[in-house]
Amino acid sequence: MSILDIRVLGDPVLREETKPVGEITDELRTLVKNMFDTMYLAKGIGLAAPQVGRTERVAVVDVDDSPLVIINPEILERDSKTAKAEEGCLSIPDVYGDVERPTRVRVRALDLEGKEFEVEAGELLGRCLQHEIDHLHGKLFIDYMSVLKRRSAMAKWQKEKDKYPGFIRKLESDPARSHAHPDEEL
Ligand code: K1U
Ligand code: ZN
Repeated sequence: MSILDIRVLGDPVLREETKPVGEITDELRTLVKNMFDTMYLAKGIGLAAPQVGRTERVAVVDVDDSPLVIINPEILERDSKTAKAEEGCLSIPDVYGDVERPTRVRVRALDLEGKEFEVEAGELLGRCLQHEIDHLHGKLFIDYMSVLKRRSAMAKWQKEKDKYPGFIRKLESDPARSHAHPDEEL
């Protein structure tokens, strides 16, 4: 199991446009596996490649124990109805805010076999798909907040950001080990 470092707000990679995946390689399969491991350890429901410093157009999501890999995803349809709900982001830890988004989306993507599929989703999965696809285009949930709410979210982030030198969030892969003496066998 490889746990990847998560890039946090301020790292330019989070604002880059990703590159479409041309070929499904073993390297991509390993990246996807590591992204799932990292997302589960961070207790997230989604993770996009830029969040781990990569520029491939790929993200993973898992809402309600249904893991999904989306490669080169495209939103084909958005419901005209919108809803507001609170979001967080593994790249902006401890900052939350309401985001208004279409209630349902229809997404087309490739799976890890390179096969095209479509998923239509609302509720948390629909929101998570939109959040991850935004990451693949350099967009973050704070971009949707009103000036005032964004200002207060950024004030909170100013207090948090020094915990992440070099814009890197390191996850503890085995919490039991963090309290163990280096010579101690676990
Ligand atoms: O991409 C990410 O930063 C992951 C992010 C995805 C997300 C959260 C909330 C709404 C839409 C998309 C997270 O998983 S942050 C963790 C979190 O807020 C959460 C975890 C479990 C259930 C609900 C939210
Ligand atoms: Zn995010």
